[in-house]
This record gives sequence, C-alpha cells and structure tokens, in this order.
Amino acid sequence: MSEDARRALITGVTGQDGGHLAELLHDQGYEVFGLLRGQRNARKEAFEREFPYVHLVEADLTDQTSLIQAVITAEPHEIYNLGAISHVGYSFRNPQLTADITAKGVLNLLEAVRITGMAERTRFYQASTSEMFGGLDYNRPGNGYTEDSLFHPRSPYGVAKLYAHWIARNYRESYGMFVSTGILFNHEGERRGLEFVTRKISNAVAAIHLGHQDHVVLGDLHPKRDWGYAGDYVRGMWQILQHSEPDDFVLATGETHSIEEFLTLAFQEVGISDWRPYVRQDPAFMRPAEVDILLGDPTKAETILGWKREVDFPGLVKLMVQHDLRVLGQ
Ligand code: NAP
Ligand code: F7E
Repeated sequence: MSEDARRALITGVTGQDGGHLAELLHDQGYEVFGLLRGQRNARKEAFEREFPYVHLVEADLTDQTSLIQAVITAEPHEIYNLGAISHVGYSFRNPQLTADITAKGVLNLLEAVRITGMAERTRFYQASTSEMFGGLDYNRPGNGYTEDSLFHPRSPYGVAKLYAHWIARNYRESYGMFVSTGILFNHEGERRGLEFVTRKISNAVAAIHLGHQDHVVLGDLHPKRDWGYAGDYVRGMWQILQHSEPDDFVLATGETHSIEEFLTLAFQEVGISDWRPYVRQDPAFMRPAEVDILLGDPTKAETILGWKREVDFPGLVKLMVQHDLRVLGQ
C-alpha cells in the first residue's frame, strides 16, 4: 500500500457504476480498493482482467465483521457505497434480501467506519436514488424533483433506499461524519446490466439487426425516465465528495423520455423506422406498483459543484446500440 496516494474503497465495484468509478479514481491517481462478495464470485475473473489495478477485498454488506476488516485493510480516505440489490423488479420478489443489503448494509458499513475510528478521516458517499420519489399524482415532479422534494417510494427497493438515505444523513448529523448522498436519476451505458430496460433494448436491437433474434419481450412501455450516461454520473459522485461540506445532491439531466421514445431511437440506429413489429409485451415484466414518471432538477449540483452532464439522450441511445453491435458482431 502506498503511503502517499489517496485511497478509495468502492462497494459494488463489480457493478455498472463501480467499473466507471474505479477507472475514474485510478486515472486520478487513487489507490482503489473494491469489495468482492461470495466465495466464488462469477464476475471476479473478468473484473480482474479489466481492472488489474483494483485491490479486491472480500466482504459482504450483510456481514459486519467482514466490513470492519475491509475498512481496516483499505484505510480509505473515501468510501463510495454503491453495493445494493439495485433491480426494482427483483426487489419485489426478494424484499427481505433487499432490506438486508440495500437498507441495513449501509448501516453496517457506517458502523464499520465508526467502530474502527475512521470516522474523522473518511468521507462517505451513499448511492441514493430517484426511486425514492415515486412519481404519484399528488407528488408529480413539475419542473423536476429536487433535494427537498417529498419522498414516496413505490417498491421494496425504493423503501430500502429511503432508509439508507436517512441513516446516512443521521450519521452526518449525529456523529459529525462527512457523509454525503447523491440522489441519482437513471444512468445507463455500455456497462449497464442486461436486466435493465435500456440495455435489454440496445442488446436486442443489435441482435435483431444481426439476425440472432426476431423480437424482444418487454413490460410497460409508458413509464418515463430521466436517463443520463453513467460516466457523467460517477464524475458527479467524485465531485460530491470533494465539496467542502457533506451534503445531498440530485444528479439528473432535466429531461424525461418514455420507453417508447427509447425504442424509436434505438431501432432507428439500425435503420428500422417502426419498432412495433419487433416488440411484444408480457405482464411478467410489469411491477406490482409502477413509477410512472421521473424527472430531476440538477440545479444544485450544477451551481455548487459545477457538475454538468456531457452525453444527451440521443447520444446515450446511440452509444449503447453501437456498443452492442460491436460486441455481438465479434
Ligand atoms: P449494479 O450494476 O446492480 O451493481 C450492484 C453492485 O452491488 C454489484 O457490484 C453487486 O455485486 C453489489 N452487491 C450486491 N449485493 C451485495 C452484497 N450483499 N454485498 C456487497 N456488494 C453487493 O448497480 P449500479 O447501476 O452500478 O448502481 C450502483 C448503486 O447506485 C446502487 O446502489 C444502485 O442502487 C444505485 N443507483 C443506481 C442508479 C442507476 O440508474 N444505475 C440510479 C440511482 C441509484 P455482485 O457483482 O457480487 O452482484
Ligand atoms: O426500468 C419499465 C419498468 O429496470 C425502467 C435502477 O438502476 O433506476 C433503475 O430502476 C422502466 C420501469 O430501471 C421492462 O417497469 C418495461 O418503468 O430499467 P429499469 P428502474 O426501475 O427505473 C433507478 C433510478 C435505480 O435506482 C435502480 O437501481 O422500464 N420496463 N419493460 C422494464 N424494465 C425492465 N427492467 N425490463 C423490462 O422488460
């Protein structure tokens, strides 16, 4: 371990944001530690090939002892808590697991920092989410949800994240810890898991274009999301922890688009002007309760942190479809 380098510990390092963030921190000269869970993690080999500079430490957000050990090993100046059950549909089928990891895991990690006496030196980022808002009629986003908007989560995931958000704020207020939250709206890209709608579509469009499949099965096509690019958002996470004070920040694009709009642009990318013949719907991909609309107002992050997203909605769709065409074409 280098004595001089700044050290960062990322939970959820094998996930979408974890990969982007590890790369960004490494480029900035950080020594990067990443949490790896499970006795035989299926992503380990590929991860080590892509990120040979990340020191992997074995731990699980549900195991307090392992987190204490991870914090002692990494002695981090910054912790980015990205680890979670992050799929909303899965959280309905696994609500208790979601509570244990996505909610209580945050408490376990905050306690690990406090118990090991690292509270004064370690800055802590909590991955909060727009899923805490809910998009219901009485609480529509108007010009965009802000850091002070009302919360009304609509899934076990959203409820777990709301607990995580408040326990993070509570540790800031109770123990004077540098704990910040980023309330991030949907962000996607080439590292997005195939279980999320944008990547499912970009992957299917590429496969249809290459003749590997003839249609894609989706759920509800009407919900609207404020979709940005993950690379822009992890830069925002880092900026949040460099700010002089711990605080809460919305990261969003300020635009909202339906899944139908995503489909239109994605199919146009391969020269198909009408996506309807290629899309079927199945209630299996619908949720017991839906968030109809999400739209964020990133003014605070733009003004105070100077954060700005670089990739717009058409650019995001293009980037994802082109990536999947390259991967599937090989
Ligand atoms: P992701 O790709 O689903 O990654 C989730 C990560 O959590 C994976 O590395 C996973 O590890 C890890 N994890 C799961 N259970 C764990 C456990 N028990 N102990 C330790 N790690 C565990 O998620 P993402 O899109 O990168 O999102 C990162 C964070 O931001 C998440 O907390 C998510 O809820 C939040 N968020 C995401 C968005 C978005 O649009 N992407 C928006 C707002 C907030 P394995 O590889 O071992 O499964
Ligand atoms: O769904 C609809 C689905 O799973 C988006 C996570 O990163 O962002 C993400 O949560 C919309 C929903 O993302 C399918 O019902 C239709 O309305 O891609 P998603 P999400 O639920 O918005 C938030 C901000 C997070 O914090 C989460 O961690 O698309 N939809 N058909 C579908 N969704 C999926 N997954 N699959 C379908 O076939």
